[in-house]
Amino acid sequence: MKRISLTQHLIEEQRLHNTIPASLRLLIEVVARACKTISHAVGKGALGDVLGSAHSENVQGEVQKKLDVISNEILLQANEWGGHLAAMASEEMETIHPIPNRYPMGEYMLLFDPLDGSSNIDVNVSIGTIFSVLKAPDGMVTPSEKDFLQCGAKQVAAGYAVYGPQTVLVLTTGNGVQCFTLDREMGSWVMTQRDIQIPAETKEFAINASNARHWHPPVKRYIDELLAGETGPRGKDFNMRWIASMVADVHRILNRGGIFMYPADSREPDKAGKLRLMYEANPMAFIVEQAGGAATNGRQRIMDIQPEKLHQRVPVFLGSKGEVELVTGYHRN
Ligand code: AHM
Ligand code: MG
Repeated sequence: MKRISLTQHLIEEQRLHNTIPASLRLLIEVVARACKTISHAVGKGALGDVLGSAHSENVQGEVQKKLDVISNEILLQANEWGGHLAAMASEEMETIHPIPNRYPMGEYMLLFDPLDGSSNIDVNVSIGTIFSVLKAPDGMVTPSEKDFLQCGAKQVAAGYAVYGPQTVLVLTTGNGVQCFTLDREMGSWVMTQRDIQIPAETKEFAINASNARHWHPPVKRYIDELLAGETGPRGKDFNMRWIASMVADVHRILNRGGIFMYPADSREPDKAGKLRLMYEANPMAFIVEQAGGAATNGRQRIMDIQPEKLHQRVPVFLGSKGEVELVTGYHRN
């Protein structure tokens, strides 16, 4: 494959589809650069004194790891000064982060989970960054949380980085999904996959099975049928994978097919699952749909959900279209 850099791809994409104006290109390049810096910190591990707890809690009541805090800082600092953003929001911050007065204000809003898969940080398992880009509403003067509450269908770009054996960046701006691999020696992102399509046929599923006793009947039914294997209603054996880093599970599904689930369950009826709508589910749903897959909350398309709160949680079923439709159908029955 001819070596195509992220910059070249973004410029060509703009020429072809007119979907990446210069300020959006700057935004994506700045986020990608921040991901490089995070990747470097992740790669240092104990040598960089970045492992372990930060001894603080985020708004969700989760204990923050040092790398959660470091990655959040890296993304904030990288994105403040360019003039492309009006505000940012993050899993690690209770309220939105407006652009400081000393910098010009741009037309985009950036949301991120700076380090997804926090429980895997200290054990050297793949982790990542997830981001979503929205347009600031027309006429917005002072950004507030309410300006962020747009459904996922309004996203203009979304992506994730995986810090694994390789560092990769997966990106969509609404014209398919491309993957870039970080060339560590050159410090550049090089396109390694174009127009990724999720295989429709699959024999793999991903769910945290330790929660099985709490699952609602439609999820239980669906998983029981997968587990029944060749002699069950599906007539084939399924394999299970659970990395506990959504980025890594989604990356596998993008390449090999499968379904990823984090359902709501009976433990806390008011808590709609674990994952957050605006900076985890929406960007992943955008990518998965652009790759020919589907993403629902069990009843409706994730990207059609009107957010009510910045840190709102949502049940997630995403991946190969047929599987997502099947389990969604079980919920509707
Ligand atoms: P995080 O953003 O705090 O890392 O939490 C999200 C992660 C997902 O990456 C992953 O799919 C899930 O939580 C794992 O949950 P569990 O600990 O139940 O396996
Ligand atoms: Mg996360």
